[in-house]
Amino acid sequence: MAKKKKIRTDFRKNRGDRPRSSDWTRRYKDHGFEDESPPQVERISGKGELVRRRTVCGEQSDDGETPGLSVHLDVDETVCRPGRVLSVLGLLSMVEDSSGNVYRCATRRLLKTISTDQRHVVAAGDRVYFRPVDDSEPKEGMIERIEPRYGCVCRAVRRRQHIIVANVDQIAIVSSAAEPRFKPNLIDRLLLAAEKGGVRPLICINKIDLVDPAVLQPTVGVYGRMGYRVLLLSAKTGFGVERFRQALQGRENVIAGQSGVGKSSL
Ligand SMILES: Nc1nc2c(ncn2[C@@H]2O[C@H](COP(=O)(O)OP(=O)(O)OP(=O)(O)O)[C@@H](O)[C@H]2O)c(=O)[nH]1
Ligand SMILES: [Mg+2]
Repeated sequence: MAKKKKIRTDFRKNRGDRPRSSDWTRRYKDHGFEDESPPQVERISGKGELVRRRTVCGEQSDDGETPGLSVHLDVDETVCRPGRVLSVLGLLSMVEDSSGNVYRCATRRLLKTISTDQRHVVAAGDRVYFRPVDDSEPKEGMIERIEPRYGCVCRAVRRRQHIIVANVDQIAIVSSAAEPRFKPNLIDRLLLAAEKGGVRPLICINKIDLVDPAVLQPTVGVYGRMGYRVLLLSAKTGFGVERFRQALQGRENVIAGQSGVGKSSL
């Protein structure tokens, strides 16, 4: 980024104590108001939904379409390195750099306090800039910036966006013909998530060795007419596995599906 630019941005409400405690009734019952009442130091009006604003160095980057932060912060590219988030475990993210080293990274506080509708700021698959901590073993670092995302699979949690994975091209929606029984409604839910996040869906029906494939033809036909590619597979017999491999080639893929449908086997 050539020139430092300052912008005003919304911040989350300060994460302090609750403005009022929730145990008044219990305290009243315990106390009984016999001699003196409980201390009246509670602040019962807060600033409510009023947001805090601050000035940060960066650019406005919100296109309103892909989920992400509304600002793209400036980072010192002489000390920060690009990396990819492999997984997120609570406050820690595992970030892989270009030479394959994995760093345990925390997230810069500024990123966590910029106002956003995301549930967590960092998601698996994110491309980030992180500052490695010198000579730390295991390798540690601090995530300083998250690059704009494309292709996200999200779900909504209490009006917040939970990004399950970011920056993927294709989602292999794996289901099984039997054991667990075939559930088209799970496929439909993932299809919706894929369409919404701009990820290309690939429907995979595994374990077809357990049923007569003719039973599945009407379903395959329905999805086919909607323009989706459907693969019938069996990890057990190897049927269709080569086609599955080819369909994944050259793309960033995410494999999704209920437990036990055979994702690991495939
Ligand atoms: N008959 C049959 N069984 C299969 C097939 N593919 C997988 N299985 C069996 O299904 C069971 C579950 O397979 P996994 O690959 O562990 O399933 P998963 O989707 O990875 O499950 P989670 O890791 O729990 O999400 C295993 O016992 C596999 O042997 C198949 O094509 N046919
Ligand atoms: Mg598995």
